[in-house]
Amino acid sequence: MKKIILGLFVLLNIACSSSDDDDPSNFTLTLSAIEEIEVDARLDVMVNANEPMQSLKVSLDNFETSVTNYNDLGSATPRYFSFNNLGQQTIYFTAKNTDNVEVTESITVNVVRGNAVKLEQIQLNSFFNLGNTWDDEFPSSNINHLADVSFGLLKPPVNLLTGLRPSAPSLSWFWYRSVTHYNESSLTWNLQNEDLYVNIDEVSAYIGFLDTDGEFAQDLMLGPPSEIVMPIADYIDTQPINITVDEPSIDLNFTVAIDW
Ligand SMILES: [Ca+2]
Repeated sequence: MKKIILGLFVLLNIACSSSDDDDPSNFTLTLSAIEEIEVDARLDVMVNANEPMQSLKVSLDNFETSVTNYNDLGSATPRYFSFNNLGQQTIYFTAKNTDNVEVTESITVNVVRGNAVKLEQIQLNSFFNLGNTWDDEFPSSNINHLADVSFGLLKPPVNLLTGLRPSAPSLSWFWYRSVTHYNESSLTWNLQNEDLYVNIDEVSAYIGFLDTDGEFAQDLMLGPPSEIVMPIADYIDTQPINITVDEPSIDLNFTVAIDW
């Protein structure tokens, strides 16, 4: 399926490039947004063109990857973003008018921490079959039978077109993958240098623990679901450094250390 879409895209590009001529175009694009936004908060970018757009391409990495839309553009359309990382973030837009004239513009916003909490450490206190066999190609006399533990973090981004956040976790939520501690050599991850912020006014972060075994991964959460919410906002009044999450139904217990 991917190949077919890519093929169509190449054809479209060829079809479009045949139409360029020497006429200078007055097709222009104007982007507007606030200059500073908190991490995870929704950024609204208004895209205005002086003529109707037939396509609008959006990229966060100078078009190494991009998303193009063809419908409901008119000459003004909003696009929505949220950012996991602090600092300057540049968003690139390429619009095409009905004569296939292209114009590219970018806008840079500064993402700040605001009231976001910072994740300092994750400590996994227990999980199903801790200390027992997860890699059954090894006998229990071999240390390699123990789990090779890592975790993933998820946060709901806003939808580019609607500005809404999806309610069910999906791949688009993927945020951070930890290093793997082989054979349960440690169950603590120091995150102080990872710059992991959660704007608890905007989102909840989820976590899922894995046994990573070569190319395969097994779910230490016994999912679905393979992730569990970190209920940090529940503690906003007392702001403890450590929050322990206990899920006895899957024998899971972990502690997250927070910088408030
Ligand atoms: Ca192992």
